[in-house]
Amino acid sequence: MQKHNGEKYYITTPIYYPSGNPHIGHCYTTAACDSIARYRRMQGYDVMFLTGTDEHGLKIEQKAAEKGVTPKQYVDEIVEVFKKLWKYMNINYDRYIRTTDDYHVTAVQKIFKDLYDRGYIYKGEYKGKYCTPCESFWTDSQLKDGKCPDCGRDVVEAKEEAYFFKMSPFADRIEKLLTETDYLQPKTRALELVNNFIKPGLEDLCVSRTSFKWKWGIPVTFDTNHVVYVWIDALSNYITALGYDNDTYNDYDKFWPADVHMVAKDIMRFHAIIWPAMLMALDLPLPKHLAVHGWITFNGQKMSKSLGNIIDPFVLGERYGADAIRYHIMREMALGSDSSFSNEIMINRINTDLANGLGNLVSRTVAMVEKYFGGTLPEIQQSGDFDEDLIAQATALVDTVDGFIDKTQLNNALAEIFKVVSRANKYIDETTPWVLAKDETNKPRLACVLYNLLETIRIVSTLLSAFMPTTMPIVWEQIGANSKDVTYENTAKFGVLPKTVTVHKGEIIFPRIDVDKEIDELNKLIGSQKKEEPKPEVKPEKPENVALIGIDDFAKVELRVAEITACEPVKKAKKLLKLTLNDGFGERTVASGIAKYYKPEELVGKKIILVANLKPAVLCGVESQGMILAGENGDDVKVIFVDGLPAGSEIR
Ligand code: ME8
Repeated sequence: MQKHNGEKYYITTPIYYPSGNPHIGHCYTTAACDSIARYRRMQGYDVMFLTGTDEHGLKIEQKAAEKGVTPKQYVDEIVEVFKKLWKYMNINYDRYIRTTDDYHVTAVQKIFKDLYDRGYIYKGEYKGKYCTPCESFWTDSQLKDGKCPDCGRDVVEAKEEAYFFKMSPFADRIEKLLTETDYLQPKTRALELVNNFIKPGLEDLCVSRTSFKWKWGIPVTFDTNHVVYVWIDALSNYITALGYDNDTYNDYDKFWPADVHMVAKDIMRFHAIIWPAMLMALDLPLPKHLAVHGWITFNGQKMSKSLGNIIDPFVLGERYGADAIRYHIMREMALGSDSSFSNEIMINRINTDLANGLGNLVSRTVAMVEKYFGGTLPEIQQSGDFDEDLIAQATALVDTVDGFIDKTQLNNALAEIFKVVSRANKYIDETTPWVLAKDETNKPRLACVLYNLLETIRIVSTLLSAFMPTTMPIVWEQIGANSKDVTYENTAKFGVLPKTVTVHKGEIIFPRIDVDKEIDELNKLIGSQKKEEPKPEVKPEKPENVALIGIDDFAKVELRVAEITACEPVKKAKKLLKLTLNDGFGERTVASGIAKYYKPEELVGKKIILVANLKPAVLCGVESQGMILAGENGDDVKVIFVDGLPAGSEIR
């Protein structure tokens, strides 16, 4: 047990893109940071818990244009959904930063200028391979088989004036930070970063975009044709939110450096390399820890806004309560690995741990105090067999949990707490209160057994209140504990509740769920959720200067009906799906950039139109023997499906 009165503790989530509504993935990081922040507050720390939204950039600009609103109007609306969700999930953040806040904008401009004045940012020319549809520059080493690594399409040589951030002066220090300190958690990821990015030579980072292409960003004050690259803008939030380079807040000296930045693996590189380099260039202290967790996946793919496979936390929360959702995602995710989301695992976990484990322990104990003692225990109690072991396990728990919180291993912290819950349920079986109750002379022993159970519940519920902050106060009410009883210090003590405690029977804290019925309903709900998001229609533009072709030219294209017999994502390219087709004469494989629009299981069994005589090409390691036809409108793509014709039929 470590008490830390008044020591500072600063923890941050990533600032999320409000390019779509938040999902369970965002909930994980935010609930995890909230739980750590709550635990630290219990330990006596003076905590700053920061979250927020990363509101600039091309993606947001495009989304807003699709909706016909300004980028600011667009983000304002989604930020409200984020805030509503955090309220609903009982997230107790201390500060919420929006990168469109004036103080942040001016502070980023000062940071950019400072890096320029120090000679770490210079003006140069960006030359590289450019993917026009993705609006992204790539280096030769980033290309996959010479094509855009994101969409698999051709890239063109392009150049533009840009500002660059010199990374190489910091390579040695960053390598040491990653390999010789415990900055990165889990450290096993350090090698991957060092081998992929540092050993080949840290390349200078392009840190501006010309404002011709992209206006929704923070202008470079001394060269207004440029806006600051979103990641320089976004990473700076961790210090601007404390008041660095601005007068809105005055907490920088107190809270910086951060104790923990928590992020998922997709943005580890930015936090493990670029952010330390920026701080080194500014001569500022480095954060103490970067905790990197894996992804919540669904059907083997990352749950993400662009893949459209998101689980709506409001829907789940409505059904099971925010605390059950918080518990499930934190219990499932082991730091460093992915966690596959499944309705079945979630419901079983809620049933086993929360309804049968904790819920049952609380309701049985309270019910027995009511039944055998009218709700108030007597003063005279007698200890006996099994007490010592229960008391020892319950009072040792806080030290174990402290250790896991220090390592940001929340799943392990929860597992340890639930071991004590199981121990207490076993204690009921061992002491058999219903047998004791049969004989009046056993009443002192019976009272002691029930008191020990109430005390164990007090300890576990105090520790759990950091993770499930809505439900634990209800437990306290039921076991007759007041706020002075449920302190962190008291979790190491036994005998805190008065011997003559009075309990209050109340609602069932975690009702048991009917697994089969619920899974059916959830599947229906998740299906209908997806349908509820129609893509906005964009008026097609009439093409100009299109060359006419003769019928002979058209006849060169062999179009045939083919049936999709199998379909799977391509590991190396998130936009591609690998389709196996029966073209009427045999089997062939086609890679198609439609992963964003279709799930593999939606396509199997469908018939499509195949360009059958296209020269084969290798796309991200898949030999594509043809192309399938699809229509495009704005951000929407629809494959052309064919009914009533067998595979192999010619299309003319
Ligand atoms: O990357 N599983 O924003 P973002 C687990 N704006 N966590 C997930 C997840 C999943 N499937 N999906 C998202 C950005 N997350 C930048 C960050 S920070 C200076 C700028 C969580 O909206 C996880 O924390 O794409 C991940 O790092 C973050 O959301 C990415 O959120």
